[in-house]
Amino acid sequence: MKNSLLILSLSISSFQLMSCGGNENPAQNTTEEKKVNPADLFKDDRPAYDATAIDATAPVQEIIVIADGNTMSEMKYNTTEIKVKPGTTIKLTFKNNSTDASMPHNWVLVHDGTMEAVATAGISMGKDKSYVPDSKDVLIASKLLGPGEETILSFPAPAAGKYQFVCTYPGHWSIMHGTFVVE
Ligand SMILES: [Cu+2]
Repeated sequence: MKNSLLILSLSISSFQLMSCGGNENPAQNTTEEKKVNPADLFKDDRPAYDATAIDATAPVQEIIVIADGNTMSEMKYNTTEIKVKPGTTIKLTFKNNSTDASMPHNWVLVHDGTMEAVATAGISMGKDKSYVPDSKDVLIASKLLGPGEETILSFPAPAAGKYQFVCTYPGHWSIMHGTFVVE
């Protein structure tokens, strides 16, 4: 009886020792560090942008963008780079100068490096949504313009930096795009 009690007591002691050792196991700590806070999955570090937050006292910068060409190989915007000043209101006139009904275009301002993803996501949105996806990558978008149509977009210049503009009509993004720089 005494012997078995001693063995039991020894067993408990060694179990406790093992437990202590286990808590200091570096492998276990590594596992804890890898835990992801669910809130971080939806974190977006880009500055918030509200295209409707126009400051009536801000200077207005007028820009004209024209889409031209009557075939897939001719189609293009008349510019590949637009530069604007921070703190201004952009008044952008977008005109579709094509005469061919198969050449509708839009003008979509997106975060740098996202034009392909935005255009690809836009395909399933259909004509009713002008092929523009509901995405945080989109800062502002014109509606889809048929031949001869034009529209005006007014929006505050986004934070200083580089952006892209693109036509999200299916098949157009790789040809119809440019850089939008705020500096
Ligand atoms: Cu287009």
